[in-house]
Amino acid sequence: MTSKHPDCRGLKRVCLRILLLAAWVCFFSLPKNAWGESGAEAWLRYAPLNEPAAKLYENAPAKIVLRGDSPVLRTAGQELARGLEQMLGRSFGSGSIAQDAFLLGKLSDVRTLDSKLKPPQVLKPDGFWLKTVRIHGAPSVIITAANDRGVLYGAFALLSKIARGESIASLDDLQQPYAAIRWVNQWDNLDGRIERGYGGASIFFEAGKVRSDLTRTGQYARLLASVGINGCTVNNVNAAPEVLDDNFIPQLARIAEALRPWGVQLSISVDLSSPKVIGGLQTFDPLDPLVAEWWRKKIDEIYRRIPDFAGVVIKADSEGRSGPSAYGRTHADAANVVARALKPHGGVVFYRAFVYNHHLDWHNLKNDRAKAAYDNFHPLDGEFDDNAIVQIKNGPIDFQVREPASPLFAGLHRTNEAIELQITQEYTGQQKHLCFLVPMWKEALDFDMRVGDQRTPVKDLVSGRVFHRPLGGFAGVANVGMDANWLGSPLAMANLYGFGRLAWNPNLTSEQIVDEWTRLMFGSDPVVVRTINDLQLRSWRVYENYTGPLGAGTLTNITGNHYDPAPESSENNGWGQWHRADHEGIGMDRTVATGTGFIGQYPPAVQKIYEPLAACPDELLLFFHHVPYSHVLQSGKTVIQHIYDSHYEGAEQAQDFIGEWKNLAGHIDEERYRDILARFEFQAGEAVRWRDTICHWIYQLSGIADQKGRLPKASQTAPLSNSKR
Ligand code: GCV
Repeated sequence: MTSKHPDCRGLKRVCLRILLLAAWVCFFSLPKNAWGESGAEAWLRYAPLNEPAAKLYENAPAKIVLRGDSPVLRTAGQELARGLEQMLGRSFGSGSIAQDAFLLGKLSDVRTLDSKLKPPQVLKPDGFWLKTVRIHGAPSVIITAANDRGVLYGAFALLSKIARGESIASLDDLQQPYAAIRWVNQWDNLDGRIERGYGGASIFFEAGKVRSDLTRTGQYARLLASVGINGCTVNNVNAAPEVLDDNFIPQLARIAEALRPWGVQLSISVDLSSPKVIGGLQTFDPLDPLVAEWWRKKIDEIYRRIPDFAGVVIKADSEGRSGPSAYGRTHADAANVVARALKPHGGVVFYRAFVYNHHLDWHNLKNDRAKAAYDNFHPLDGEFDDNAIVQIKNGPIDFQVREPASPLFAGLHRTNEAIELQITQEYTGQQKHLCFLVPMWKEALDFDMRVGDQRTPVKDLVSGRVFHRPLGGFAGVANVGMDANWLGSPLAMANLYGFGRLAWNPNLTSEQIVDEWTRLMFGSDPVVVRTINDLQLRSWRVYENYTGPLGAGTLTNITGNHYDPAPESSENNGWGQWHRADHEGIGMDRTVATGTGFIGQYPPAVQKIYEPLAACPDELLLFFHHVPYSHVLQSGKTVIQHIYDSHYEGAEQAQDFIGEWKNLAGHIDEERYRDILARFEFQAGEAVRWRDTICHWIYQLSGIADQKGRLPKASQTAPLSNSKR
């Protein structure tokens, strides 16, 4: 029988219809959150609570009442309704009667209901207060703040508590942001590609234009708002001047519209040469009045279209970008000409301290890229306008797996500063390897710079607390893309979450942050929480173990993909990511006594930790000192044996991740279980590749074999004969 038979064709059509109908019914009867397991909803899944958990909220107010009206307040109300309904499985009506309600509004509007309502502290912008009260005798939950954005943050905080099973029966929780500036930077190019992006194409741009469909932008803004991020720089710091073209600004306004309901303000990166390249001027000299006028008009035009525009980010005189040096001007001159154009509108300039010469003479042992940021910016302290912020990478090189905190944080007393952290894992496994960066960021933020011999942790310097600066804060290079799960890997999203949480409150511990994240992403099954928290918390050190221990850097391919092991690529070039490994020893001598003098950029108390070889912590030894392979560490091991051991241990630990993950079979959804398992299997193989490449290389250089005799066959060849490279 063939399908050409008319009856058979009819039957097939009927069958097909039944199948389609069945598929349709199945799809729409899936639990509401099931599609979210792709990772698209990230930590905002609002998975339905099981019965015992839901019981905790059976007396929760029945409706949502907004006091006041604004797009952000409406978003807060809608988000609260969405989250409560999904998690608790019942609907929450709206209304105007304040009893038995979740009451959302600015403090001034909420107090009209009860003038005695008084938060325990004065609420700062974006801070919020969650309070269970009785209004006219009936219980209500108040979500209030000084501004509407704070109310939105409060709504997210309340939803997070419910998703993690915290009681809301007697709330009295006031939270304030640690700093006013909590931004993400995206390194998106206008053609839709993302520099160092590992999660797909740009959510903002394609083919030289802003995307026509900005749905993902709105969804991203929702994620950002949920962790208190209030600014988003949408294009690469290697900025295309065209972003300031007259016909591009209306397109940017569309992005701003998508961000606005979530209280996220748009910012862009600009190229300093724009007045010349797209403005038709003969110059971009920041001290030329015509250039100042050009910036003023351009910024005025932006504000006409985007009244809540946040400001701009500038990368200049770095990695081939144009800058003020072209006219013998300073970075302060360059920052201020743009800052003055922004000032009347309340906008700010982030001027990046990532300025260095990438054509350094590597033969000269006194040269040191690590010194560049301080050398360039410390002499300009006090010369930047009040709405300019110097944006400083956490370490003095470039987001390596282990670096000391940049001494520049302690070197600016009369200048606003912000710390730049990298969420996208450029040098830390590119989201193919698990590497939870919060513990690393915490080390930088908690590092005590001992300015004036006082306790001055980096977090207090960048937030402006130490020197009473008007502005300061946090910038995270995020680089999310069109991939359903944003960063290309579900577990990597803990870094985006963690950045937001630390920017909000750097006093949270890594354990607290990961615990919140795991519960929101995977639920509160104790096996799941224990396993995922443990994997995340160990992952940075494991990655460090099999890539670049003792502060030598990642030993990755620095002239290529920044991913593969390629220790030789660091040397013999001007990029300055040197480890100075040769036949006799390894490490950069950055001491004041015999080396580059970099250590002298730190306050005296910190110098005392790093300058003496005996005091320097093992984990940063090769960052600060050049030592023979036989040098004995504080741990009692020689440097060479530590290198072997740590690579073997790291590769084993990566292998263990697979077994640990397998404990979760049947505890989480199959989709994420399998996806993440495959990633761990891949990582374990890559860790072995790293181990073998580095151990082989170091054996060939040093000629000293592993005491435990573990070197792979290929490396049991004769060591390299050259004594110096
Ligand atoms: C956007 C590193 C990265 C570059 C990046 C640069 C920067 O060098 O590899 O891709 O450029 O940092 O932070 O400006």
